[in-house]
Amino acid sequence: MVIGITSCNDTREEIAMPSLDLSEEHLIPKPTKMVTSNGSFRLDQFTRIVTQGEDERLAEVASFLAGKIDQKAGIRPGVNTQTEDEYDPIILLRQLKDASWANQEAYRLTISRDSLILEVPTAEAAFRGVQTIRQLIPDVSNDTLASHPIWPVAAGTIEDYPNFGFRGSMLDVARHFFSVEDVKKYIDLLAYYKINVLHLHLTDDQGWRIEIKSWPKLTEVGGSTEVGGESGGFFTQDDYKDIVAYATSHFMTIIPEVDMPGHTNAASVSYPFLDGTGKPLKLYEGTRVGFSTFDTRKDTVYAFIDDVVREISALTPGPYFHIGGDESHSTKKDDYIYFVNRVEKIVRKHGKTMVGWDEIAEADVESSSIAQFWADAENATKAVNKGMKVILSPAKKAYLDMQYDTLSKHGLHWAAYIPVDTAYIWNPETYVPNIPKDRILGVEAPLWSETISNIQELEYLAFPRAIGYAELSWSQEENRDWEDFRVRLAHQTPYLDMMDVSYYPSPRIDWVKPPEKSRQILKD
Ligand code: TNX
Repeated sequence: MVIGITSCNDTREEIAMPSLDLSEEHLIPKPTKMVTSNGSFRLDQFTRIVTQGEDERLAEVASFLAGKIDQKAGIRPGVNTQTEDEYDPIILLRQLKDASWANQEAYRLTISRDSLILEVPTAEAAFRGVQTIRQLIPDVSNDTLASHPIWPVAAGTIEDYPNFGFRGSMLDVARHFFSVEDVKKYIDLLAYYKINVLHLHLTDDQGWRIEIKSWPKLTEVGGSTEVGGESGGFFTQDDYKDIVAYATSHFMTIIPEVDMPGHTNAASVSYPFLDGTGKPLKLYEGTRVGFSTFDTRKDTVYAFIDDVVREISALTPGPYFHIGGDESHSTKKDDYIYFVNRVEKIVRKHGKTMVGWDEIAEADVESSSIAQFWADAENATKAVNKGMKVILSPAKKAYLDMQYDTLSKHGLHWAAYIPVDTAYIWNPETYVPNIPKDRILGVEAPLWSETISNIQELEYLAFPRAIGYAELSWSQEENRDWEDFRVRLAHQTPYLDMMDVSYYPSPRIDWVKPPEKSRQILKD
């Protein structure tokens, strides 16, 4: 119903906004607390975004939101623009440093008729809250409320903060190479669900994917192949910087991984002095593991590693460097321990915190290093006993490369079949017995790429499961419920379709068909 009409399209009308129930919205991850107030905020062509606070990245977050509103609704709110009419609906991003926030990503959203106020301690938190705002904007405008389209946003308040500060996924660009554009699209999709870490598995037996200027053959030779005989590829340092910058603009940390001392065939073929097997070396396009190792007793190998860690660390703003360390079946145990101890010092020298797969707990690692649990709970416990923190990536629950079921087009099943419900129904806090919560850094879902070679196949394995891992790592346990989640997941189709995501339409979900109209409005 229209209260005071002005006839033309570009002046503001008084509008009676519909009553909407905030608690019915299909938000993922589920927020900590929501209170509905049954009205709605008017998003329309008059809406503008205003920032308040000293963090200079707030305006960047506001522009990001303006761009995403444009993508979804076809209107682009001005950011910090002057306006004649102080009554225009306003989205306010406001930094409040002094409040007692649960953590640095916590946010509070207060939505009423004419204002949508996002209060935060940091720009990072604003970015997380902005994802919630994006999800609250309806897919289709309501064209009956006024003479111009309006997107009513359910009114109420949301108070939200993450259960884990580390919420990640890993992409294996070594077994099959993925382009900068592919990685950016993956970042887009993950960021929408508040994932804040992307671990890049940059090297393996089948390929070396990052340019190292002091050792050019790594990519010239080692980057030329991939699984299945396709042509490989690699990131130049500029490409990598581009990915890092894109991740940074999405408040996401990149963790580079150089897998050693096993999984190193591509490096050793490029520079044979690295090899510790003594066997004939040739490029490898198969999928076996455990056959390669560096020579762990040669100083020149460590000089090489120093260069690699130095060059990559200089391009990586995040605090972590991942040294792999998994499945070194061709490295003697003593040599393995000696190797990890020495490489840890190199990583520290270059200012990074070492991360490694759970096997590294067998070495004499420092308590500040981090173990990534994937297979062996005993190793995870060892790590915790050494004072280390642990990233949870249990293969049976969190491996995105496991098949959904026996009919899955891509993926492996050595650890398990992982249908969408199995991926969601487990508790990271209790999965490995006797790990106190404060020793758990967070959750990461790795996507290994032996069986996938393009973005569609990547998306098929990652989605929808990655959305569940996002909720598992953000939402508190009492807010997680499979039956509730599966309904919210079903409503992700308009977004996934808008983003042209080739997700696996699991029969366990009653997928909602996006309204026809949204297809016309939505832009790429
Ligand atoms: C195990 S998980 C591996 C990878 C494989 C993956 C396939 C881990 C640390 N190592 O080398 O790609 O299984 O699922």
